[in-house]
Amino acid sequence: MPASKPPLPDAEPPRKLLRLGQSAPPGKAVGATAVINSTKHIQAQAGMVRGTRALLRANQKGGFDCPSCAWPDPDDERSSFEFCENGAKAIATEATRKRADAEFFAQYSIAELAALSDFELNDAGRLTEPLLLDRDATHYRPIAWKDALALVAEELNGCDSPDQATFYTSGRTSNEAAFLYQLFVRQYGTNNLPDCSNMCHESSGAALKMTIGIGKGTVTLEDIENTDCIMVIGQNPGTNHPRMLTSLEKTVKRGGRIVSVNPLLETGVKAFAHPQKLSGLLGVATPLQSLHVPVRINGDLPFVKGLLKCVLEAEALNPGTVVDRDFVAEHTQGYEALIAHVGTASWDDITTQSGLTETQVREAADVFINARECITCWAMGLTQHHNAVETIQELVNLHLLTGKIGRPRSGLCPVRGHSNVQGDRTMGIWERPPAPFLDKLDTEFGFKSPREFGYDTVEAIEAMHEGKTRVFFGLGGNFLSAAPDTHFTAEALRKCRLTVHVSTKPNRAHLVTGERALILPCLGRTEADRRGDRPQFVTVENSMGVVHSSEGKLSPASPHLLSEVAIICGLAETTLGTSSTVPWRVLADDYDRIREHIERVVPGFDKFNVRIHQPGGFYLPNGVKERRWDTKTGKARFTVNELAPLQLEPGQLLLQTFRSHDQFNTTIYGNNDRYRGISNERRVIFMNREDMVDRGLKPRQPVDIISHFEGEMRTAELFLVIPYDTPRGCAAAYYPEANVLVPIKSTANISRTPTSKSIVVTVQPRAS
Ligand SMILES: Nc1nc2c(c(=O)[nH]1)N[C@H]1C(S)=C(S)[C@@H](COP(=O)(O)OP(=O)(O)OC[C@H]3O[C@@H](n4cnc5c(=O)[nH]c(N)nc54)[C@H](O)[C@@H]3O)O[C@H]1N2
Ligand SMILES: Nc1nc2c(c(=O)[nH]1)N[C@H]1C(S)=C(S)[C@@H](COP(=O)(O)OP(=O)(O)OC[C@H]3O[C@@H](n4cnc5c(=O)[nH]c(N)nc54)[C@H](O)[C@@H]3O)O[C@H]1N2
Ligand SMILES: [Mo]
Repeated sequence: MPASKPPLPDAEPPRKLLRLGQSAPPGKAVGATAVINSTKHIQAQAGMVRGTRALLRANQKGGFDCPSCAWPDPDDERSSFEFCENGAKAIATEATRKRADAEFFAQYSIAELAALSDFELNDAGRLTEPLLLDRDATHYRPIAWKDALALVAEELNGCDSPDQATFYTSGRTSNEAAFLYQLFVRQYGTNNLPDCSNMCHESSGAALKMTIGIGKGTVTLEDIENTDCIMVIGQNPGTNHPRMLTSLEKTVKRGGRIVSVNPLLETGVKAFAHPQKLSGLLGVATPLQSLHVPVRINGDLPFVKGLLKCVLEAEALNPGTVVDRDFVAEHTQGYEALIAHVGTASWDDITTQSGLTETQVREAADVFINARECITCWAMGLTQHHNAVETIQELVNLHLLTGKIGRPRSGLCPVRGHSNVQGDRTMGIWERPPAPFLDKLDTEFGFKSPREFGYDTVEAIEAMHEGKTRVFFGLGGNFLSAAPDTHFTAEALRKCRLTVHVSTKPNRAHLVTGERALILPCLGRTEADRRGDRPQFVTVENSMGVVHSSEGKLSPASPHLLSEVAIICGLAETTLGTSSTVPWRVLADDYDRIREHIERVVPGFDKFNVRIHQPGGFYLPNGVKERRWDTKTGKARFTVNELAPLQLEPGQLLLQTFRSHDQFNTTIYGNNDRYRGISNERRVIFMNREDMVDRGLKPRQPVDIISHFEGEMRTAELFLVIPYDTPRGCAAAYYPEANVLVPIKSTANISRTPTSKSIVVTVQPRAS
């Protein structure tokens, strides 16, 4: 090795403590504090004028889609403030006046940047021009767009096979960019299209597709706001989908009940003070949840099995009143097998494995059974476990058995994360594309797309690690820090010849790179996108299948930024040259032309360019809403899901990794987690008090967390212990700091989603 080679930068954020403050979690969410916080972030980042200008256009008809979560906007009346505290933070972080420009990258070496915290890296500001980290270089330096794209094209064309390249997508990418990206990748010759969904709602998509024939939710916002009962299971809406609280409040005010199933009593579902009402600002709050079910981590499958038992019992007592027999007969298959299986599940197993008493399960069952209509909402608390698909299938069983699906105000609602993660999949970002989609793509563009399935996220990391990958390309996201097993993923990325990231802000994936690395800076949602001498808009699909437009108005952070669409078209043209059948340059300058192609390839987009101008957009077709099931037999399927608890050794805990109130995934806005009473620290582990006593641990004691998987151990150093209300045997720490603990091989059955919510750990006091 040449002596001049710089040392490898650390893949983890620095293991340094701040100054932890702790208080009791508040009794209600939002209210004036949230408004003050939004204002603070806007003021500090974007300045009041630019920031307010941006905020007022968020989620308005004709405005831009808030880049934070995928919660839908009201179909009818919208207030002039269709954003929340965390939407404001997402907008502020994008509309910031700070710049990570060429001067910044000339000043700081990679090693110095790696010593910054995730908060500091993001706080450096918006990226302003393309940057190259050359072989053995210590600093990124500017590179012209043309040269940057030529470099990527040269590396791609230098691969022995197109499968030596991998193309990741994060869920902020617009429909137009996503459609062109998958088209380019398939014309180039591979289906290696892993995306953030693989780490997120893949388990939901898999479970729903297999049972009800569509991998998406089945309800609308109107259904949510008018139903009798909402079960929020494995989701923390107060932090991650705050606008959902407005809907939950409406449900409650109309007499609906909310059951929260969660190892933590999350503040967001306790009570809500509406920030746009005077009463809310004065602190008057509406209690939200009527029942909290403190399930153990990964205790949901036994819990739902308990509900099924109660449903069958109630049906036996009052035949024909609980099970929807007509629905079951007409629309489903597999009923007898399910009934036989539920009959064999013992209360003993259900209670020990869920950590709940029989009474607690029965209380929840009563709410479900007595509600005429019910919607179940869930997110990562269900999807990131080894048996996530089975757990979600069990929820489907519950809704099928009672006929609470495919009719107004009843159904299933996987609450999506990234604002366009659902749309990206609709546009064909999928390593396992269905043949009919590829057939249409081939007909539309006159080429033969590859049919062999590509890598999902975990497979992509494994392939890189085995040296099978020469080029890694990331359209958005922060692959290094979002992925499991940080050090393994870092080793994997380092084996590539070239790693490329299309990004808006600096992140740690820019520092842990292949032999050479590029950062290609792009426009964000809030910014005006002028191409072909006129303003362009893009489209997105929210969690409830509504496609609508998004058009930013702010002046771009730098004149050198390109839209994602323009970057993909430029790269495709440079890589594929005259061999491509696609008029890339025409598409780059007129997004209507892209939508014409989408209309002909993707079902549900008829008259796309007309309907997209309807205020609020349009709903994509969803057969389940009319009780049509796109399964092999045309019926919805009951499934038998065996209980399969993780076996813990004495002393071991189950650790979940979750989000604080001050982050969007790997983007850290601040070091507080107000709703859990934590300030100024992220390196904490929340533990049950008795579990602490058993281990002789004191509050705030520094510990290392060690994960155990198939004889392997991984260590996350320096966390402070926080006593917290959570069932025995359960613990929690923040993502991405705890990602080092998630074993690469620990994935969910079928969906292959990393098991970031059930990591087997022990806790070791640090020598002081
Ligand atoms: N402000 C903000 N908004 C976001 C994001 C963000 O980071 N910040 N991220 C976006 C993305 S990509 C996503 S996917 C969503 C994520 O939204 P969430 O899924 O709400 O995110 P997490 O913080 O991972 O929270 C998981 C919740 O599940 C609970 N939980 C953990 N394990 C279990 C379990 O075994 N059973 C049950 N019943 N509950 C469990 C946790 O206690 C926690 O309340 O949010 C999106 N919106
Ligand atoms: N341990 C653990 N790991 C997890 C999770 C967990 O709960 N626990 N959650 C998983 C989930 S649900 C998800 S979705 C993934 C998220 O994984 P990713 O989507 O890969 O990660 P993000 O942190 O959302 O990506 C942030 C970066 O995106 C870039 N960016 C922001 N806006 C734009 C834009 O408009 N265009 C482009 N091109 N780039 C932009 C910025 O440079 C920013 O640094 O992480 C997963 N990882
Ligand atoms: Mo996500």
